[in-house]
Amino acid sequence: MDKISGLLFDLDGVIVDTAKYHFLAWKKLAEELNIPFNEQDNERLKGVSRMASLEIILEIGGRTMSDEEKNSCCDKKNRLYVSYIEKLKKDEILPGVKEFLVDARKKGFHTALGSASKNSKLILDKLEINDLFDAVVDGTKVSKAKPAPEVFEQGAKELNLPSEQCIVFEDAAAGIKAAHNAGMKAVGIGSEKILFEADLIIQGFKDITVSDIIKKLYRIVKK
Ligand code: B16
Ligand code: MG
Repeated sequence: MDKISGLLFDLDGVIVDTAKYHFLAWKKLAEELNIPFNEQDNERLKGVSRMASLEIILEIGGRTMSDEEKNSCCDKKNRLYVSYIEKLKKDEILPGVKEFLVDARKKGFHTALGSASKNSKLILDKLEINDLFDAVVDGTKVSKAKPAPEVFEQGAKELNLPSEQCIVFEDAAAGIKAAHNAGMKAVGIGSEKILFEADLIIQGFKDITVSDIIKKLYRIVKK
């Protein structure tokens, strides 16, 4: 086993549940477009970029749009989404995440964010956890969306670590694929049904330490 030194965290669904705010904003836009859109459809948008999310909604509605119209819809959705995020409370951080980050950093692990979101800085500000990351790589820095490995490769680069020394924490199937495409182990947060390609699945960060995770991962890898 390579010495694991870097921990790369997805944002939405791993650190905070912003999916509900994305849903509310997309739902409003879909209603304006007369496209049916429910929480199950919303699952398909997790980890996917803003434009790709709109394209999925258009596909559901069997609709097409010019690039100009698409950009204007994305802007509209984002304005609404940001209005929700502006009200985000720091206690909306998912259970155990802050303690996990603090403990891991105390133990000498380096931490980075690897998110598709272009709003990640605002979210980290609202949660008051900016200083718990050595690097922040998000949709403003990378152009290729997950499952492309770019966001995690860039994260490892900014931590000055080789891929093999990094672990990714992800809640979306596309993110697990992105981690593997970057040559990293992937820990899935959530359902085995969706994240079956992950090297390990956990339900969250409550009462679990990075050492527990590395031990479990290592055992699984050795099988
Ligand atoms: P924004 P992650 C992703 O974040 C979300 O899961 C996804 O639903 C969203 O469309 C995407 O960010 C882009 O977000 O519109 O804020 O740029 O899971 O990669 O942290
Ligand atoms: Mg996510």
